[in-house]
Amino acid sequence: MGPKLSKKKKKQKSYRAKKLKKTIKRKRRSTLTSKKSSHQNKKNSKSNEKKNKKKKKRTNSFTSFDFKNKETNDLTLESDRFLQSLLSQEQPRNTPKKHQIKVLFLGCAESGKSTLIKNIKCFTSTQFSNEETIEFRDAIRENVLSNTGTLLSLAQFELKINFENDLLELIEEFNQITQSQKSTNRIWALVQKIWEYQEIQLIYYQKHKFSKSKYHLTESAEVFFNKVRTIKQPEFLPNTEEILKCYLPTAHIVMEEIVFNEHIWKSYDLPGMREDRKQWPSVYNAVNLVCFVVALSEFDMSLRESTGENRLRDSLNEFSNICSSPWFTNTQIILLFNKTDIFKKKLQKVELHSSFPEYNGDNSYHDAFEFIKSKFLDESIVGSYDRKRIQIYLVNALDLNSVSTTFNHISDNFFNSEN
Ligand SMILES: Nc1nc2c(ncn2[C@@H]2O[C@H](COP(=O)(O)OP(=O)(O)OP(=O)(O)O)[C@@H](O)[C@H]2O)c(=O)[nH]1
Ligand SMILES: [Mg+2]
Repeated sequence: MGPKLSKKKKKQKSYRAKKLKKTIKRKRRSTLTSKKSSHQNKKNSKSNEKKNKKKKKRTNSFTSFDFKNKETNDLTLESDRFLQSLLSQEQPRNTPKKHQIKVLFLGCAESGKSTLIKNIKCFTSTQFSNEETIEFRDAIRENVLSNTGTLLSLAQFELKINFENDLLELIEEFNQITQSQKSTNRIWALVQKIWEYQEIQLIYYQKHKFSKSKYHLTESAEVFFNKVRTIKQPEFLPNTEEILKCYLPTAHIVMEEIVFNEHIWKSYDLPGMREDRKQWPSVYNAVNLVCFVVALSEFDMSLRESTGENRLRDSLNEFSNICSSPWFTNTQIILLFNKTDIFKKKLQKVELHSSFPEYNGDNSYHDAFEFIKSKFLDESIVGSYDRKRIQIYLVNALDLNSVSTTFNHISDNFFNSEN
């Protein structure tokens, strides 16, 4: 009898554990849906706010639930009780309103807005969902294929290189690959072989000479070219570093609630491509913090969406619009000068003077940065926002320390000034 009873108990235990796992999966799915659906209603900001308020209840409890779940890998019956108590908690009702802030991440395309948010999620222990990780994996693969195409176009149409026969054959085959063949082993073999040619790598290392052209590689292209063998594997899933380095353009407004220093940051990641910036005003209502992100390293680059137009000048123009917007008269504006790592390296090869003739400094990091900073602060005067109120930070969005130090400062300053 004894052994039979314990078997039954075991069965009951595993049944309850399975049920819990199912509940968690269901909750996660509904969190994602609520995240996505909130983005779709971008046109009507008021109704958007209302809907988000309703969803906040669910989303908040799941955020904290996921966080705890990280530490409870095994769904034992003890954790069953613990999880039940977590699920029954009505957190949002107890959360004082002052603990929630609305933060906008604004800036031109590829300035680093999404990367900063990804990194904030990392140091606040907010996990990437499976769906997100798969999206990033696909983006990495897409980055590699589009960078290969760009590199070849650059070689053929800008540099007009006549490749030798064997490389030429590979290039021709790559160029003829259709959309449906993009996930085949053959394409990855081609990419790998093409990248291994010294001529191709030489072009890559001179990419800064073509910043003004229409051929743009993504940052960290080299990292992924060197990992093609791993990336092409069906079971490949990117790690945090790879997730931070990939470029997945933001097409629609993405709102996420991140629990940071016991406060809830409703973070809005806004799309930076010119035609998508019309979406921005739909979330301008009741903003606490505007984080305007500038990629310092793009001082010599032209826009993807408009060759010949300088990215930094475009950014200055957009910053001026933000500073003159009546929506932000009483909002704290933060200027985040990002991509300091690339900026430092680029200054050793490219003169700031060649893109900004009014600059007469010595191309040192300090001089170049002070020049760019003053240009942005001058825009705030044009826009009538008090320049003394603008907080300035230098940051490298790929670096956990840099991002966590910066955002801890921003958070401390904000909440200290509130008290
Ligand atoms: N080396 C380096 N790369 C960075 C840094 N910040 C961002 N990147 C890379 O730049 C690329 C673009 O970054 P995103 O964060 O996606 O840019 P975004 O501003 O969200 O761009 P949109 O969504 O198009 O508006 C990604 O490949 C990032 O890995 C940085 O500080 N240093
Ligand atoms: Mg983005």
